[in-house]
Amino acid sequence: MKVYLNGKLVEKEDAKVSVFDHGFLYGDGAFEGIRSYNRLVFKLKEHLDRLYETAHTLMLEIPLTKEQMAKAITLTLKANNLNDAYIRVVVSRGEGDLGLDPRKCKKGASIVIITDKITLYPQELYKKGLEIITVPTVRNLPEALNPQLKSLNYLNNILAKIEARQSGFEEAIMLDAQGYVAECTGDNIFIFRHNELCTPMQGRLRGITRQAVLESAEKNKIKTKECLITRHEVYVADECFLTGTAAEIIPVVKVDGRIIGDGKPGKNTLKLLSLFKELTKKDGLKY
Ligand code: PXG
Repeated sequence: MKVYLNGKLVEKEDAKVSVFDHGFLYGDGAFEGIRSYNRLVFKLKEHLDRLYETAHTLMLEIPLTKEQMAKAITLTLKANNLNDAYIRVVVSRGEGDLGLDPRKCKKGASIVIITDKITLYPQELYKKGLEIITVPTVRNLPEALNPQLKSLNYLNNILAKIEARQSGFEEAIMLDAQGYVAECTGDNIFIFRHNELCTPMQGRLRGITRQAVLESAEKNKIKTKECLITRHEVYVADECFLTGTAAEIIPVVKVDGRIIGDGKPGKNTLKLLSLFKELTKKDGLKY
């Protein structure tokens, strides 16, 4: 497997960065998780826009234009001859010293692009639906570390993931500091209720799959709303599902022990899933 590292394609074994890289020392950097389907990179522009927006707020200069970054991604995909892939783009602050001042990282940002086969939830879970729980770890406050930033500091989500796994669940709902549903550890959440598709308006990452689902729902005459959602509203929803680059759209059938709807993946959820699959076949950059 070839990995893109600072302008070169190197073997996986040789893809190494310094232990003085601030990405390693402090989680100082940004990343994106992208997918390609049948040699089309899905929503690449949106992913690059989000990556460069995170970098802008972190005052992290990416030494490639978006066009050059897109080329680096397709180059790596071609080098690994992958038709369907998971793409991880990492931009770290680069090599510095032991102080956290980013100005000490004089060499500039390190860029890593890893492309690999995708690992998904088992296929049967898409048919049966997922059972999830709410965990005690609250999603980062926007005033502290804004969930809109896809930074290398993912400990907030990792702590929630640990809590979910400790209780025997794969995924967990994280609440915001006011107690409203924010999102899951690596996915956005949707509910369908009173003939309306709702998703949290605050405290979450503005997911690219989330946006694609909102747009395709609107196009197909399903009403959508971004609003505040309580746990009660999730429990009494007709349908619930999660969205994310890795998971795509996965139905949720039980939350905190409460059965959602009739306990089976909902018909709107399945409709949106099939619309999403269609979208991945035509929307993307060819390589
Ligand atoms: N919320 C959070 C906190 C995320 O990290 C999403 C929502 C969904 O966003 P997108 O843009 O993907 O629809 C994410 C995305 C992984 C992995 O390796 C995680 C994500 C994406 C891809 C892979 O666990 N998170």
